[in-house]
Amino acid sequence: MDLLIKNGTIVTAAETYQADVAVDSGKIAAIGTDFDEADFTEVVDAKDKLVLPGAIDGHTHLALAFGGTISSDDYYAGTRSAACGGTTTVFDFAQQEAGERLLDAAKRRDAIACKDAAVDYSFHIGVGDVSTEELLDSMEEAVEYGIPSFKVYMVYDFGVDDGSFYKVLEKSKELGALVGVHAENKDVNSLLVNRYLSEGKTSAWWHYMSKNELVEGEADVRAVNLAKMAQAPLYIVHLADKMGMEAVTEARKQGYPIFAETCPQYLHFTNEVYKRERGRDFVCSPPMKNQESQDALWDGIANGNITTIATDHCPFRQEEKDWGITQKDGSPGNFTTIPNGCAGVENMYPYVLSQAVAGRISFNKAVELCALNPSKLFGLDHRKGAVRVGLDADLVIYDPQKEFTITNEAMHGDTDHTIWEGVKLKGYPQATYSRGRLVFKDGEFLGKRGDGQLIKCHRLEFKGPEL
Ligand code: DUC
Ligand code: ZN
Ligand code: ZN
Ligand code: ZN
Repeated sequence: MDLLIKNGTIVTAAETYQADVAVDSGKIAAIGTDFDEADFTEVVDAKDKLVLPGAIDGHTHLALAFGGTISSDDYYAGTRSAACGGTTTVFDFAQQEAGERLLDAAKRRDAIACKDAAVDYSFHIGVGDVSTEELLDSMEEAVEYGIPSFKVYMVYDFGVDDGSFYKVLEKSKELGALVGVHAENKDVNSLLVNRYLSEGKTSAWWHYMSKNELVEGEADVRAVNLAKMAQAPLYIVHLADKMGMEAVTEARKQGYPIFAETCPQYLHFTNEVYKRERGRDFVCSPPMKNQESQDALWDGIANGNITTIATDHCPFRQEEKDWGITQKDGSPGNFTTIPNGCAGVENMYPYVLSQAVAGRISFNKAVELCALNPSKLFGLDHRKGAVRVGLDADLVIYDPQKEFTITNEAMHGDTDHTIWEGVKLKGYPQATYSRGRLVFKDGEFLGKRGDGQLIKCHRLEFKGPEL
């Protein structure tokens, strides 16, 4: 066999126990305690370390055209960065163009991703145009192909109205698919943007104000109600506010299959960051919210109403963030001329696990949120999400003692700054394996461009809030 990881403590969402992991041909071949080392090409000692499933980041935007530029991590840089933070699968977005069949949107993105990705990946298909029956029906061929996950935006010019959202929800229920939603109230957001700009309020703080707790919360509540009406499951991405958390919690209590994702940036930072000198570096949508909302998200994690953590990784360089001061053409900028998004794919698993080291959550919970739940929710639990015989050998050896201070210098993406600069973590990944191949060790990326594969996901069926 190829590899034995011995003496480690295995952590899954359900269990913590001491055992050795045998890997062969990219799969977890056996888990036990009495292997003969002579049977293995390589033996790795994981004494005093945890052996975890690789994380699945359900939300990244690699090479995304946005705000007059392209997010600075392409599929290679983004997946390289992911690997170095213990994330072995990323879900990116394939946004449909007007009139385009949905599977074609995914294939168009995959043509770029397959050459570059260093770890495995899949897509959520962003639905923008369901103006004809044929386009709506084209969801089916995507599901059959192995992409049963869609996303709609309630904001942005490529967003959809409530009627189209409802149609997509109904169709998803019929097909065994899941719809994710970016929920913010578009009309109120535009109104507030125009008001603040006319009053000369241009700084990053006003980005937050125009997308405040209630602007997001109203849309979260509406999205939950649309899903209830359509009797369809729903996944709210990057949930960041208390009102939305309450709506999700209530719907789940009533038995609805409503799921929420939040992101490390909402758990760690508050709207105070927009008062910083470089507050524009933190401009992302939705923006960081107040302390009350952050507390509600942590409560949601504790009581099981947050189902996943993902990053919304979408980095831009500082010179692009500076378009909020002076635009590309030299004219004065404002908060609407800052490309939206921040880097995070390398920070998610280390950050969430460090919260387990600190005792805020359990290691099992960290694994559940970052690996097991996304694998079940998106239909790839036949491949990923646990340390289990037969699954891909996507494994992380984690050192709970290592002290690590996040710096952009130490990150492996292509961005020139990080909002996480200076944040201190206790515990850090020591090594990452992607299908049995060592892709990260002791701070160094060891993977290869193009080694990542598109993972086909199975149909989804959710009867209630349990996965
Ligand atoms: N939010 C971001 O911050 N960036 C890209 C897309 C999005 O919805
Ligand atoms: Zn979004
Ligand atoms: Zn996003
Ligand atoms: Zn499954």
